[in-house]
Amino acid sequence: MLTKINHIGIAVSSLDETIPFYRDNLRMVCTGTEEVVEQKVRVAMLQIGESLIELLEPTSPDSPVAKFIEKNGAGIHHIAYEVADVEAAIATLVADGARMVDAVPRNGAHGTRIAFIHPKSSGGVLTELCQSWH
Ligand code: CMX
Repeated sequence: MLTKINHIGIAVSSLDETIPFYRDNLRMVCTGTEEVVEQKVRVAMLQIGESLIELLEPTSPDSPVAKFIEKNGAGIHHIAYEVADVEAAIATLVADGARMVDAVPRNGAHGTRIAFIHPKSSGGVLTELCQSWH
């Protein structure tokens, strides 16, 4: 069902202050920034092998990422696994008794279709299913 780690999401207060470390010190390639209005975040994607690091900056005080930073500070926010068919993956997980945040896929960055599993149902790790557009 899962094919690879698509990305690891990291909550940050400021993309502008954080990107230089990843780009200039860790020498990752920044493949672009984008606002995901539906999720109330601005994201920057950095390539690492076949996976990505997704830096997440909240765009509103009621963004889930703003709430996370207020409670925990900046840091790892979620892990996202690639799936070929997000609806089928949701159906399988629901049948297994998982608690979904998104029972229906939402729009993610770069044209992806995503769905979150609630961290209470996945050992305390906010887990995302991610179907790429290609
Ligand atoms: N990782 C692990 N646990 C988390 C978490 C996270 N990222 N965010 C919240 N939690 C935990 C909290 O610590 C809390 O646990 P306790 O009850 O033990 O204290 C519990 O979940 C409830 O947290 P809350 O702060 O009250 O927040 P909400 O219930 O309002 O929302 C969640 C939690 C996961 C449902 C919400 O953050 C959500 O819907 N997340 C999915 C969407 C999202 O995060 N979007 C941003 C990224 C978008 C993208 O990648 O494109």
